[in-house]
Amino acid sequence: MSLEELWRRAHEKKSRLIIALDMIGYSNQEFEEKVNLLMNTLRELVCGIKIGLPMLITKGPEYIRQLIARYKNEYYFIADLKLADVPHINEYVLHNIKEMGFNAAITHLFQGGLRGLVKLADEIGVDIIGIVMMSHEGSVLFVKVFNELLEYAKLLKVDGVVVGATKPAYIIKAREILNKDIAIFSPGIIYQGAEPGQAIRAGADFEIIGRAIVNSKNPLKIAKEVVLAEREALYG
Ligand code: 3DU
Repeated sequence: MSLEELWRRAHEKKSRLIIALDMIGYSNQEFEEKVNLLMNTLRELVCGIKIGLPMLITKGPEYIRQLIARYKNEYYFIADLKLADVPHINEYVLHNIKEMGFNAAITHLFQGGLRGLVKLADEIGVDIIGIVMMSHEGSVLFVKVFNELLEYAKLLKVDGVVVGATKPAYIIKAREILNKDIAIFSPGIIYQGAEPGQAIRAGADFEIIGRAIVNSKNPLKIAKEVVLAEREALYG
């Protein structure tokens, strides 16, 4: 699928910003009000929305299905369930991800046995993004297998990889090793320490931001600052 839809939105909006819609610590009513506010306010600046276990576990698949149906013409939707299981479980979950309306799914790569998942994703029209380097301080085991994960990502022909924005040296390495048709997604910005635009400058294609925007009193202001920093990194 090659992230066609995401690139289209990125070019339309001149933005490489993806929001991690992790709604943690909200009451039921606040949750829905805040989600609607974010989705409506950020539509001109944000090209994608990443939804993960926090929302799935709090609101369930039906809420997510309806949210995606309402906004599917404005955003690209990524399911971040970090698949890491045996093939038949991953593939069952992927069918459900598609059924909820998502455009893409994030999977771990270290478990191996992913050819079937990538083939299925291609058949049903879901982009696959594999994790090669996480952003948090404790992610030391990734250092040992980073090169192998990159090679596996290439072999599988995934559509994108995740490399933490807090580790620009690994973004540079990933950009060197991967063909340009595999996009690099970088989380870990502001809250985890990376500066907006820094990952793009190192060679990433998309920046993922959660708390710094989702929990902000003025999400639009922060999103504007991030997108301006990204444009500066891209076009000078
Ligand atoms: O730190 P933030 O609040 O901006 O959230 C980062 C998001 O990116 C969050 O949804 C997390 O699940 C995801 N993520 C990482 O932070 C680091 C990774 O290596 C992979 C995903």
